Amino acid sequence: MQPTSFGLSRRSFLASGAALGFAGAARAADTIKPNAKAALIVTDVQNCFVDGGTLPVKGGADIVPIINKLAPAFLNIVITQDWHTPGHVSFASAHPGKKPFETTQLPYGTQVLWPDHCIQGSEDAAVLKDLKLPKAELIIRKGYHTHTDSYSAFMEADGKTVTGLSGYFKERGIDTLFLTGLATDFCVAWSAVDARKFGFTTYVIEDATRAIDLNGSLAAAWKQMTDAGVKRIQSSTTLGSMSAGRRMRRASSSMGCWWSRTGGSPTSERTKAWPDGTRACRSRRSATG
Ligand code: VGL
Ligand code: ZN
Repeated sequence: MQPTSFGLSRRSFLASGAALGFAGAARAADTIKPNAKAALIVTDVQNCFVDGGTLPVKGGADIVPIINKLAPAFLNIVITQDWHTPGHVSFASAHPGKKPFETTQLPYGTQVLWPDHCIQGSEDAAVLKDLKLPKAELIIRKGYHTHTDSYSAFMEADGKTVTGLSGYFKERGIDTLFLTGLATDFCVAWSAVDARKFGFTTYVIEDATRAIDLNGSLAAAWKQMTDAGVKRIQSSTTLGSMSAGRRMRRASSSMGCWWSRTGGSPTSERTKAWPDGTRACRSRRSATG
């Protein structure tokens, strides 16, 4: 097995410069606030990928409380599920003489062979019941073609067959994606790199992911992601590491009052909050000095 056998290099990537800017997210000091054009993707947080499952990722269940805490900050949430047929081509058991974590050559390239996992309709393939994502709008399943794997939520491993997820986001005006889930170096990484390829501003929330790390795959995946313009952030960046009070004081010291920007009067507008809801000014005096 080679470290890069998961094959992120099979496609060319957009220049990283295109990832600059914060469309879909309002930037304030050291936080990024997701807006209506942003979506949270919760990747493969399934029983198969946690302790007791068929392909457990170390510490996989630890990300559940982090994702549960992130979710309320998002207007749009999409869940993905690895969803294989019995006898799927990515299973070592489908290749006589092969063992899990070895590789084989398939028409589309090198395939890592896995234990049988995430079989359609099984309890093993179910999303973790502790995830609290009542707002999730879409569950997208992948890896359901017997002869083709799909780590990516956007495109199968043949590099040709799309899942439709890019179209879903584009039709809904979503341009910025925040990825979480399992595993950092496989499904999260491939999805993140494809998200860039399809033109999305893409963040991976590192502490809301866990890795398989097979022969250096984690380091290789981060290199592929950063080269593709994926931004690596922590959940504190999205949730805000500052207290609400400190955030408000910082906003007050750096901006004029709502009415001073809009031409309204302090008396009639004194109870008015900022359009983003962060602040109301008590008097014109407090706004100017
Ligand atoms: C995954 C290996 C095999 C993943 C899925 O979700 O990262 N990894 N199938
Ligand atoms: Zn799989």
